[in-house]
Amino acid sequence: MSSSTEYLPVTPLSSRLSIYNCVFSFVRRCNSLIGRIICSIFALSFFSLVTGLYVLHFSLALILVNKEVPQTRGMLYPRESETREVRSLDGIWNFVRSDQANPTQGVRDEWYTKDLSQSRPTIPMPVPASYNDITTDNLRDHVGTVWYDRKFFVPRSWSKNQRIWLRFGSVHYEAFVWINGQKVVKHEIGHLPFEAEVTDILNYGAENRITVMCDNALIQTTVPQGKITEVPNDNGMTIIQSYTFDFFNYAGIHRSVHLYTTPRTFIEEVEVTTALSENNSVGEVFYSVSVNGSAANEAINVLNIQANLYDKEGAKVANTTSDGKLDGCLKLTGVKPWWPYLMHPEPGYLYELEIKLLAANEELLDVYRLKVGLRTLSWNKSQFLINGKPVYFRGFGRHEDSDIRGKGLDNALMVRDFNLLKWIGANAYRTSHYPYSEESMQFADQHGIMIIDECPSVDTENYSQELLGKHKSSLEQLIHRDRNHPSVVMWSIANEPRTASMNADSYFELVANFTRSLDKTRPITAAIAVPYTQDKSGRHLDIISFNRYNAWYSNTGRLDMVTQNVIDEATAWNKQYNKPVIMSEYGADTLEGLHMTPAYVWSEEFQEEVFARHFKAFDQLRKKGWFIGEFVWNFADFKTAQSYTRVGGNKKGVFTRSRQPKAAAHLLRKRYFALGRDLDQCQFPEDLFTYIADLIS
Ligand code: BDP
Repeated sequence: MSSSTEYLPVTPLSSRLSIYNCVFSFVRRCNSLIGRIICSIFALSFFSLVTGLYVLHFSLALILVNKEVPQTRGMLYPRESETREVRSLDGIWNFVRSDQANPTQGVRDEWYTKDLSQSRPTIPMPVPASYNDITTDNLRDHVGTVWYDRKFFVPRSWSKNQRIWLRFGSVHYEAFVWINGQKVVKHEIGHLPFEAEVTDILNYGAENRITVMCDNALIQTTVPQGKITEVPNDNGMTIIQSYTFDFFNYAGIHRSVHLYTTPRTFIEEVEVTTALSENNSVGEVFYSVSVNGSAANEAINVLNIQANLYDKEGAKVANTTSDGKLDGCLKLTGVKPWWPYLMHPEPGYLYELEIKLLAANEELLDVYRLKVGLRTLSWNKSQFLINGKPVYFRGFGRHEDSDIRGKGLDNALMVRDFNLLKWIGANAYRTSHYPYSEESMQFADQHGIMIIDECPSVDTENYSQELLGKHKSSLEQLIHRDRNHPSVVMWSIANEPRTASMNADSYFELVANFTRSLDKTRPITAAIAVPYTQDKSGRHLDIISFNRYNAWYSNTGRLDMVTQNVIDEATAWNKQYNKPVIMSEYGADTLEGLHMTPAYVWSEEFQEEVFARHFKAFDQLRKKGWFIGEFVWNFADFKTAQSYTRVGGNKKGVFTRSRQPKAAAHLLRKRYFALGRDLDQCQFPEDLFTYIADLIS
């Protein structure tokens, strides 16, 4: 890791212009004619050189090359076993914000070499949580670096013949980590885990200090993109962060921090894929293991993998021991496939896969267990199928967002959200617009909720080689993290990228091909918002998703201009690309408790009407055979940057930010269960229809 972070706001155009001004003022200051001629020649040459270099730089930016991106290693979710221990470092940490005008001061002054409180006054900060909404001052809008530290004890017993790892579930946006003053790891891109070995840095049977510097600055080559500008304010000049995406740029240590132990030679990675026979009764679990450690070099000869598969009741249903190999296949009959919620009476069925790493002498070196769902995915020009059965997606675009904790992991919120998803009869959601917590992915596996897993690329524009590298890296990290989840059924490679612009074609060709090279078992989509006539990305995708806000951003208030527009646009996308189509976003901002009839924008009646007009379109589209899903925007109200179009944030939620239903939730619930009954023969919940009279049921 680098010992200092250079803070690189995008050079504003004004500073480039000032170079030219400098040169010409130099010419003006020459008194003699000859002097002026010589200076003019010099100035013109300089001008041409700078302009030439600028044009060259710009032209080179148009040529995108497919370069390798770093490959993630390890990063298995920390789980205890007879060979592993896990300790959480969550809790209240000490916190300091840097001076906005001097974001690298803490690095230069080496704040990480002692307790933060010795460099600056600290305040308490919960981990995990976004730091923005915790205090009562302007920390919410801070741009740049902040610092965290805490002490922790490492038991003496941990020093014996094992390795210790430090793992972060996610820090947004960039993290620099020190332990006891020594650099440990640097990671860029929020919402994704990272880890480092700290075996040789820790003090055993003694206290240790962990220090984290986090930088929330977004520029044109970060994922997602943003802009930093210096502007005058009442105190002189200040830095402001702007971004086009419509959710608050929450920052901090967003997910849990763990220390975990592994044996010296240990299971570093497990990759699982599954197959089912045609009638879904015979299943295969293919596993592939990587081993890290001294014996790993001789892995092929020395190590064996014993793999056991257990059903929900804990009965062993398959086992195999690899003969000096690190991969293999478990076969089982009478399999219970993984089905989505409401598509089967027993959705989300998970087996437990136990991987035992054995030395040649049968000594048990390491054990790692993970949940496995057996299911197949397939797709063609008009359908998406799970276990051979066509899927109709009914769900939401969501956000990880709540009051006070921002984007911080919160188990109470996660469980409440899944209860609401099931109450409303949804079978899917998109992790708009970034990877969600690993805990929520595990929960989705368990509850049979299908996930369209989105990387953090949102409103992608100004395509450059550097951006491409980071975009690909975000997908590589995402796929590495989530590849074993049965709930993940599709990768979304971007939300509302500017795919009408120059370079979008080659950029998305490279991104899509890269994604496919990492995982061929799932289809690729992107939520597109440019008109189909201008889009350059659809031909690289397997499934077309489009976002459109009829009666809201277009034809505001015109409920009579929804249904036909939706039908026409979905049909046009299908005609253009001959691929299955999903409406990945539609909706209307709604202030809970505002009632107006006839329906008027922002009222609960309006949201219900907008939904109903879309439902009508969807039902006509479903009959065409290639329309495969509807996703409301959004599951719940969420916070955004301040703007005059947002009252305390985006209010397109079907639930409020405190997770209570708006009127439209009850309507949507009736539709989602009606679809479930019609398409997948699910039962209606008893309370779906309120009793009105004997004649109506
Ligand atoms: C869409 C974006 C989403 C926004 C939504 C809106 O994909 O992130 O929140 O618009 O404006 O274009 O409500």
